[in-house]
Amino acid sequence: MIDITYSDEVARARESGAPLVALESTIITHGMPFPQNVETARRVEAEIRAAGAVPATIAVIAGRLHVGLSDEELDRLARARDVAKLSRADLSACIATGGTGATTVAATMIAAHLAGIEVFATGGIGGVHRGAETSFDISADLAELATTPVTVVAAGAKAILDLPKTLEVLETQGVPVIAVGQDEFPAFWSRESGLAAPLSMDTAEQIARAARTRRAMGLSGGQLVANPIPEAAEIPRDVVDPIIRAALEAAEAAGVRGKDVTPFLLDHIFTATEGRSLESNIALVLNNARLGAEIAKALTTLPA
Ligand code: PSU
Ligand code: MN
Repeated sequence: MIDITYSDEVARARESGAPLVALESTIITHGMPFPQNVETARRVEAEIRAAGAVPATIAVIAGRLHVGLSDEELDRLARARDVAKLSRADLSACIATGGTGATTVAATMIAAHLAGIEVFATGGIGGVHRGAETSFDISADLAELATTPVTVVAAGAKAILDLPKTLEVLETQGVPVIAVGQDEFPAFWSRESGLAAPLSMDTAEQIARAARTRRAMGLSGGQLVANPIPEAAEIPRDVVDPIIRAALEAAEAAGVRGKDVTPFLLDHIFTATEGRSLESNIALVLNNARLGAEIAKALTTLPA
């Protein structure tokens, strides 16, 4: 087994069996600008603690897989430029060569599972990009959800992606997609996408039971919990849609490819909305952190 560096807080939680919630670091290094990225990361961790669980932010630092970061490590990561973005394909290479990198949803799921953490909260997942029928650009997050038994809480996926195709791939891969408290699949900044969610549940307890039932049946993979953004933080679709279109055109014009696509689009949208998208993003991540903590707590009440 690979050596994992645990923060003191996470090590104590593992010993006592306290509920743990994993958090990714690509959202910090590639998903939000400094200093809002580190402020948000701290607020998300505080929200999880306030809800009675323990946060475990995951990253690779100087070749070591960290589960739980100190305040200083978090700050350094948030300020750093040119930090590698690590998905399933990059994680082991980064560790083997002594590198430093931030983990995507896929890589965070892998690390969380190695650390025995069953729940992970974030903002949005990667998915099938628009034009994937020619570019083949499909995030490794989707295959990871089909493989690794971690429940991922997100606010759905951004409309920078092709949402119908993303749902199709998740269905093909056998990933349960569970909308929370509504029948529609939420679309990140908006509670609605116009697409029905395959599954819907109302409580953290139900979601925890669903995870354990999958495990009891020997089914591989996790589940995607699609938690709608709080109403007060929503951005209407007619405001976001033209900005997304402009971001996609800019990416096309700049010839952006591969793993640079998602960060490029996110950065473009943050700049174009002058912080409004960032405010919404922060609100939905906090909301997901709260639900993640509730699910983690519910899991501790169920038989293993
Ligand atoms: N979508 C967002 N915010 C993010 C990401 C996606 O709304 O921060 C990040 C996540 O880390 C996700 C990754 O796992 O981008 C997906 O990148 P790619 O499409 O290259 O797999
Ligand atoms: Mn991609």
